[in-house]
Amino acid sequence: MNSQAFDRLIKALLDGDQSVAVAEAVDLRNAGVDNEQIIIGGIETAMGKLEAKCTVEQFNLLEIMLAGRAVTGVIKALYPDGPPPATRETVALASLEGDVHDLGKNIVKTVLLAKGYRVVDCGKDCPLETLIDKAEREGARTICISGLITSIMPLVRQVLPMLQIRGLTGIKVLAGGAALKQASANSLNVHYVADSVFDCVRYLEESTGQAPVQSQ
Ligand code: B12
Repeated sequence: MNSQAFDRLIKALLDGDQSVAVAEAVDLRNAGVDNEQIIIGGIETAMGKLEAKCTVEQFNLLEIMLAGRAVTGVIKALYPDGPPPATRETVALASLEGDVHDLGKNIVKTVLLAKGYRVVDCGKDCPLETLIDKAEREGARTICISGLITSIMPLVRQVLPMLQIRGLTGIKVLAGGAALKQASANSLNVHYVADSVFDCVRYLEESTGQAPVQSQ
């Protein structure tokens, strides 16, 4: 039953049909499927299938934007209550300059907020200096970089050296997103490359010794 329900969710997302996608995601939730499975098995799978529509030869902006809108609707439905008061560390989050993809970044923000983290969202296409300035000003203990295009990898490698120059050696740097998660932490010069936002939360909980939050 679940595999057919996932297929229907994926189809609705690819069709850009927000209301059907939301209804399918809510049905999955009601059937006991957790948000992690819906995001990874549903949303990420659907967006992976959109890949063919994103090439220079076959770029269909409208279809991709409608699918993106459906993704945003599903995420709102999966996290309907809004974030609880922040009780955990501050995380600064961005897609770096040259990368305008922000659907994944926005999912990371929603999930981290739901888990009680304070998130400073520095947006997409964010210059490295701006990210580091905000991380310092807001007292972030972690910087999360979302990367969907491989051309931003050289910029990612500069984050730790720039933090060192600024004397901000206590800040951890995490990378994620479709392009960055295919690289190793070593090659990106970051502390950790997370496979998903849920993997990132587990890493943060383990590295700070905090008890896991079960709810979402
Ligand atoms: C939607 C999309 C777009 C939309 C973006 C809309 C938006 N608001 O984000 C639009 C149409 C704008 C777009 C534009 C372009 N795109 Co595009 N796009 C995609 C597509 C189809 C889906 C991306 C997506 O949203 N995925 C869904 C999200 C939910 O997944 P995700 O980001 O991986 O996030 C999940 C996890 O990875 C994790 N996560 C994400 N970030 C982080 C960070 C941390 C720290 C952690 C812990 C976790 C984490 O959490 C999320 C939930 O689990 C992909 C194909 C693909 N397979 O990814 C191409 C793709 C990324 N795009 C691509 C390209 C080439 C482009 C363009 C250059 C196209 C062009 N010809 O102009 C432009 C401009 C790019 C630029 N300068 O930034 C290529 C990149 C190739 C590469 N490896 O470099 C891809 C892979 C398609 C392809 N194969 O050609 N794109």
